[in-house]
Amino acid sequence: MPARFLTSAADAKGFPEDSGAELAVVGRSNSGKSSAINRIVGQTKLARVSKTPGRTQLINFFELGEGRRLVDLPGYGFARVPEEQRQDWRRLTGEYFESRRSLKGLLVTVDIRRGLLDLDQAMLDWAAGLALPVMILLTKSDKLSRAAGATALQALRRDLRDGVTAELFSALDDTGVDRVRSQVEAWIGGSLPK
Ligand SMILES: Nc1nc2c(ncn2[C@@H]2O[C@H](COP(=O)(O)OP(=O)(O)O)[C@@H](O)[C@H]2O)c(=O)[nH]1
Ligand SMILES: [Mg+2]
Repeated sequence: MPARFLTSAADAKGFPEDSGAELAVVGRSNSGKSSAINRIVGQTKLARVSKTPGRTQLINFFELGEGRRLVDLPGYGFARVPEEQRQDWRRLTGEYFESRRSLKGLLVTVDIRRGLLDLDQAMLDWAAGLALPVMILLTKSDKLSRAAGATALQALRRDLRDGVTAELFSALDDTGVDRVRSQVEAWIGGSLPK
């Protein structure tokens, strides 16, 4: 079964039934989250890839198979966002993290050229508090040489707590795609669409 769009939610009332298993994807605006989602599910246009980030404050649910979902959380860290929208983000994301029993793991997209910033660290702390396993995708790894990418990955891995892993990732040259897909399958069971 190909992955398909299920629903968008602006609050907890719009979430689909909390059964089965799902993983969530989150990251800074423009960090390559939508591109990663498309690559992971093997479709080019499931999640929109945007050059003007920061607008959507919706949680998008995609179905990957019977009772298995991928959840696209709104991005954070877009500079020109009013305080009101930041609060919306915290409320919506908080309602999601604090209610979803079917949530099995979190992918965090981090642009390899920027590295882990404060808001990424806050997200990792939040996940730690919920005992939620995390895989960090160091995205756009094609922008660095192989050696520079390996160095960045090693440096990041040194500081990670238990339950957090990291991989190089590129939606452009497919670096890391197989590993991420395996992790997703381990979290939610079944096999991903090709
Ligand atoms: N070179 C390169 N560019 C990428 C990659 N992934 C995303 N991008 C570009 O980064 C920008 C933001 O990507 P997008 O997936 O929309 O990020 P999002 O805002 O986090 O969902 C777009 O211009 C993408 O084409 C990648 O793996 N390699
Ligand atoms: Mg996006």
